[in-house]
Amino acid sequence: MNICNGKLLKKNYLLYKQPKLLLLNRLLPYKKTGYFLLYFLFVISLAKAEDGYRLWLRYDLVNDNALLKQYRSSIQAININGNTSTVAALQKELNTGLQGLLGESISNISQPANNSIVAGTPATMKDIKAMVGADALNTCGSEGFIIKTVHFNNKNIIVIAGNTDVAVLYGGYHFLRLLQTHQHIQDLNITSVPKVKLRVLDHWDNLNRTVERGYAGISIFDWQTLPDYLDKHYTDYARANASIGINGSVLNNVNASALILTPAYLEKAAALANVFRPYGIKVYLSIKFSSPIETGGLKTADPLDKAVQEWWKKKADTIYQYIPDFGGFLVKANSEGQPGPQNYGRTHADGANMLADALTPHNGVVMWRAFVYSESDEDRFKQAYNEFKPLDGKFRSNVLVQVKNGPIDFQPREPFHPLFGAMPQTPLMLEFQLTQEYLGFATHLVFLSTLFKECLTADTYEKGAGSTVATIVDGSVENHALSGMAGVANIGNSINWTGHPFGQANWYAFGRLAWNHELNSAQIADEWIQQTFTNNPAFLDTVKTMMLLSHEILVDYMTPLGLHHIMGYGHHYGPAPWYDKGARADWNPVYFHRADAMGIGFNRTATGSNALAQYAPEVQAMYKDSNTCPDKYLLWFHHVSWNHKMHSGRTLWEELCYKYYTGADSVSWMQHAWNNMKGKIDEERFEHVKMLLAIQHKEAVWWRNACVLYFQTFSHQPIPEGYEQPEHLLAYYESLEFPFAPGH
Ligand code: BDP
Repeated sequence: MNICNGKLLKKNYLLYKQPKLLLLNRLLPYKKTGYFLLYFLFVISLAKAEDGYRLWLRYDLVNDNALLKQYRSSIQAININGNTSTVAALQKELNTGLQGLLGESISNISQPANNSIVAGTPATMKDIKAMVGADALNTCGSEGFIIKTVHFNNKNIIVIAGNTDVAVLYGGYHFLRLLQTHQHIQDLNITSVPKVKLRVLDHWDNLNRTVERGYAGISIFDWQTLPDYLDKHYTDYARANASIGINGSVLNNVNASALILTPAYLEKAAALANVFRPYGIKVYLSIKFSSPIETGGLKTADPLDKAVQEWWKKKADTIYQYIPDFGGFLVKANSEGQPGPQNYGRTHADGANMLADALTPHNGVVMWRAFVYSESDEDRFKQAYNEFKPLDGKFRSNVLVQVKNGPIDFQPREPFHPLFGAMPQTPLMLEFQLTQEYLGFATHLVFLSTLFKECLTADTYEKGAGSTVATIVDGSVENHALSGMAGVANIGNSINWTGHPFGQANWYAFGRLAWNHELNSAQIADEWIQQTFTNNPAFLDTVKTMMLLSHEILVDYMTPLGLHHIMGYGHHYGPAPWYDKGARADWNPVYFHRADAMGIGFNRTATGSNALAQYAPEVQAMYKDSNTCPDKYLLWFHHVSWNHKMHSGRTLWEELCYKYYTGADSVSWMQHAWNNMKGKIDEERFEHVKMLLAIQHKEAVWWRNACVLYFQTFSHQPIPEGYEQPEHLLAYYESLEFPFAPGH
C-alpha cells in the first residue's frame, strides 16, 4: 500500500480491477440492483480504507474549494535542481504530496516560472540568495529553512530555501504541512531553525525483533532479512521522521546485545543507514560495555586498559567503513544489571571518555545515560544526581549525558530531574518515553505533548529565573555546542505503527518539540489532527480538547496528587500499590507511596530523604512546605496525614477519592465526546478508537477501585457519599495476574 493517497487510489484500482471484472461477470446474470449496490459499496470502502499507515502524511484532496483554487493558482510547477538522493526525495514528496492535495499533477521545470515553487540551496539555485536574502540564510545554519512568497523578476514564486539539501527537505515537508492544515500561502515569510541539534528516536528493539516496552507489534527492523531486503517501512519511517525534523535513530535496545557491533550486524545497520541518509537521519547504536570481552576475546572491558581502548578505536574505524556518517553510541552502563566502568572501579566519565576518544576522529558522539540506580538505602530519586553531579566538567566535548525527564522512571507525572540545572559544564540530552510503559500501554489515549511541555517549561534556576529545562537542554544557558533530545519510540510493525491511532500524535509531538520546544501543545494537536484525520472544525475542537486534557485525566485515575510507581510488578500493567515482593526495595510500589495509618507519600524534605536539596533553592521553596506545595507534586515530596487540608478544602483522603473518581469519569466523557464524532471521519479509525476508549474506561475504573480500596485499608475512612462503590473486594484486585502482559 502506498502512503500517498493519490497513488493509493490508483494502485487499489489496478489491484482490484481484475477481480472486479470477474465479479461483475458473475453478477451479470442476476442483474439484481441489490448485488450491484453491495458491490459498489465494497469498492468504495476499499478506496477509502484508512488503516493509519499513512500517519500524518496523507495528502488527501483539499476539501475547501476557495483554498483549493488559491493553492492551484499559486502552485503550477516545481523547480528543484540538484542530483543528490535528498533532492530526489524532496522532489518525490512534493510531487506526490501536491498531486494528492491539489488533485492534479504538478510539472517539474528547470527554471523559476510565474506561480511556481522554487526549492534549493545557494549551491543548487543561483538566485536563491537574491530571493530570500543572504543575511536570512546566514541565520539558518545547516538545518534551518526559509519559506517565502516573493515577487522576483516579475514572477510570483514560493521559495523554499536552506543551506543544505536536508534543510530544504525540511522546508518542503513544512510547506506540505501548511497546505494540509489549510493555511493561506499568499504571504508566507517563515524562518524555522531547530533549537536542538540531535533529535533522536531511541528504539528499544532487540535483534530478535521483540521490543522492550513495545506495544505496537514487533520491531520494524527485520534484522533477519537485512541487508538484502529493504522493507517499505524503512523509507516511510524515514519520511515520517524527516517531516517532523527527527535526524537520528538508535536502532537497538539500550539493554544491548554485543552482537550489534559484529560485521554481520554492521552490514545490516549500514543498509538501514543508506535508506535513512537521504532523509537526513543518522544511525546510532546502543552498545554493550562488555563487548570487548564478549565479542573481542579480551579479558577485561576496563576503560583505562590500553588494549580495551585500542579495541574500541578499531571498532569505531570499522563502523565508519560501513557507515561513513555514523552518529555514535548510546550507552546504558552500570544500570539495572548492565556492565559498565564501575565494574572496574572506574567512573562513568572514564567509560564515556574512552568511547568518545574512539569516535572523535570520525565526529561521532556518545550519549551516556544517567538512568542509574543500585540497591542502596539511598532514596532512588537521589542516586543519578549523586553519581553524576561530581563528574560535571570531566566529560569529553563529544559526550552528552542523557537524562530522563524525571528522577524515577517515566511516570505519568514526575517533577523534572534534578540533574537539569546541576551540570552546567555538560551538555544534557533529555530523554522522554513515547512508548506508554507506565501510561496504559497502547490502549490508553494520552497525548504526551502536555507532559513534555510540563518538563520543558520547568524552571531549574541554574542561572537565575528563566533557566528552563528546555533552555538547559538546547544548550543556550551555558552555550554548549552539542544539544539533544531523545524519545523512546512507540513504533512497531502494527499496521498503524503505534498500536493506538493516537500514539502517532506522541511521535509527532516529540519531533515537533525537539525542533522547537516553544510550540505549544494546542498548536501541535491542531496540526496533527488536521493532517491525520480531518480539518472539520467540530472534530478539531472536540478532539483537541480531549487530547489536551487526556494526560491530566490519566494522572487522575492512575497516580493522582504525586503518587508514583504503583503499577504492576515487572510488566507495569495495571494497579498494584500493595505489591511488596520485588527483589529490591525500590522495585516495590510500597517503597514509593509509603502509606500507613498516619498518611501517605514520600517525605523527600529535610526531615526525610532530603532529595529536595538537589534542586535550586527557588525550586525547593516551591515544594518544601506541604501546605504550599502544588497538589500535583504533594506526595512526591511529603508524607501527609489523611486529614491534611488540601487547597480545595477537602481532606487528603477525600481529595484522593475525588481524583480517582473524576479521572475514571472523565474517560466516560472522552467516550461520549468521541461517539459524537461518528461520521466525521472514516469508520475504520473511528471504531478502532472507540473500542480502545472502552478498554481505557474499564481500566480506569479498575485503577480507581483497586487504589481506593487499598489506600482505604490505611485511611480507615469511607469512600465519600455519592460515589459508586467498587465492584469487587480488594482481594479480587490483588489476585489478578498478567504473566503475558506485553513489552517486558
Ligand atoms: C525502565 C524500563 C526498562 C528499561 C529502563 C531503561 O522498565 O525496561 O530498560 O527503563 O530506561 O523504564 O533503561
